Formats: sequence, C-alpha cells, structure tokens
Amino acid sequence: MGGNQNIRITIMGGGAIGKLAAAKFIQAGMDATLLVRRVEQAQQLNEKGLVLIRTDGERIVFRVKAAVDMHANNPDVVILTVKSFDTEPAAKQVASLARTPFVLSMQNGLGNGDTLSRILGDQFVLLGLTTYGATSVSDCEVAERGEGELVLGGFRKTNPITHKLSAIFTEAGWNVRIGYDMQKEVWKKALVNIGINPITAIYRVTNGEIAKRGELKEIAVAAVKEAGNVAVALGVLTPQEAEEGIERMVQVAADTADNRSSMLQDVEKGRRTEIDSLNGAIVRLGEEMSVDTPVNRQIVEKMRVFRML
Ligand code: KPL
Repeated sequence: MGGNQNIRITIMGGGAIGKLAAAKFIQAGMDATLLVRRVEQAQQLNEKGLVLIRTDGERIVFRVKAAVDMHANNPDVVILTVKSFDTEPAAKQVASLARTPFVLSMQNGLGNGDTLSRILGDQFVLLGLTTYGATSVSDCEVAERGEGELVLGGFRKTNPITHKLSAIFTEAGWNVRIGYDMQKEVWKKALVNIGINPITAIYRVTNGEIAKRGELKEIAVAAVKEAGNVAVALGVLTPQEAEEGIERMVQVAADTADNRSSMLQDVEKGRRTEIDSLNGAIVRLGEEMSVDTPVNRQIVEKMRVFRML
C-alpha cells in the first residue's frame, strides 16, 4: 500500500469509466465512494457489489460504497465522469459542499474545464484525459476493454495536487503521464473521440472496425482532419500535432478494438450523446474561425436523424 488510503475520493457518475475507476481504487484499498444518480443503482451496488470483468473474462466482485448524495461523504477529491452535458449541474452540486474539494474531470468533449472553473475556481480544477476502454455491462458490472493512458494536469496551470493525484492513480494501477499543457491534451483526446465515437455509433460497430474498414476509416479521418484545422486556427495545436491526431485516433481504435465507444453505448441505451461537445463543437468553432467543417456537419446531422429513428 502506498499511503493514499486516507484520502476520501468520490467518483461522480456510475457509467463505464466511473465504475472502472471505482473498481481500481477499491482494489488498491482506497476510500472511494461511487456517486450515482438513481437510488436503485446505488442500492444494487451496495447489496451485490461492483463487478469488474477483466479482458480475459475473469470476474472480480468488489464491495463498494455507493450513494446518491455527495454531502454524506465530505470528499477530498471528486472525480467527475458524468457526461459533458451534465458538467454544470455536477459542478453546482460540488459547489454546495461546505469545503470545496479538488475536482478532476475525466470526461470527453470540449469545454468541461471552462464550465468547472467558472463555477468552482481555477485552483480546484484538474483535467484527466483517458484512452482506457471500458464497457458498462449493467448497473453493477463494467468490462475492461483495453489498456490506455491517463494524462493528468491542472486546468490552467500546474496544480499543486497534480503529483499527489498522479501518485494515487498510479497506485491504483493506471498508466499516468503528467500533462503540462492541458488545453492541448483536451484537444488531442477530443480528436480521438471526434473520429471514433460518432462513426461507431452511426454504424453500430466496435472501435476496431474504424482501423480495419476503409470506408469507415475514411470518414473518421476526414472528421479529425477538419477538427485539427479548427484547433490550428485557434492556436491550440500546431499543424504537425493536428496531423499526428489522425494517426493517434486510428491507433486508439486499434488498441481498444473490442470496445464499444461511449457514444455507441449511449445510442444503444437510447440515451443522450455527447455529440454537441465533440463534432458539434467543431462545427460551431469552425464557423467562428471561418474553417469549413462539412464532414462534421454531416455527422452531427446524421446523429440527429439517427436519434429520431
Ligand atoms: O474515449 C473513448 C470513448 O469511447 O468515449 C475511447 C477512447 C474511444 C474508447 O472507446
């Protein structure tokens, strides 16, 4: 044990990444509470435990503390894994605590850090970008679907607790890298999701098909190319970094080949998707910067039609 057992961690969000994080922290003997929205999910988790299904099929059951009210716990650190459209209400909930904890956003999409720092203040906000694959099998079960990386850093500048958090995650078994320019990192991760997520959702395929099937790869690459152009116009990425983003998207698709992307999982469950904070944001920012984004526009439109079906 590495001495991080006395830090109270609350993971907000009972989806795939939230459950994966909870399982890893509990496995490392840490004090982690999983905060979920529905009372029945909390009850089931408390009664049956949290099941982690390893890539080789092994099932490990963890005793988990699940709750619906974060006030019960007085956390030192909140790990935010809720959908990007729920960032604002989550931040307001955190702001209502007597003592503001550090908040690490482990979410997809563009703009989460801005929302959190507007409500909580820069100094409390950290970002964590992950390419781990995980599938939510049921309210109490999560399946690991491929190793990835977690890039951690302060929202605006190096946060004094970045290294502490990095040590906590490393102790819990994550591959951690500290990021010193998190705006860049947010965009690099967004490029991955902009390519993989909507294409896997529209065509109902696992991530690996993006790397394998020429016609799908072509659309994903075109979407990421446009997003890279927007990032370059905004001055967040260099042209070379934008180009590397395309290769990275294809690489992540291959590395998490068996995973169903979070957007595919949302579509399959009839839930709202994060398209607005990904491809939708590219269309909006492209308009502002006078960069053409026809492929992303088409993808957003397809998603809209798709959701009506
Ligand atoms: O972040 C992901 C997601 O599904 O949202 C990837 C890395 C693409 C893994 O599926």
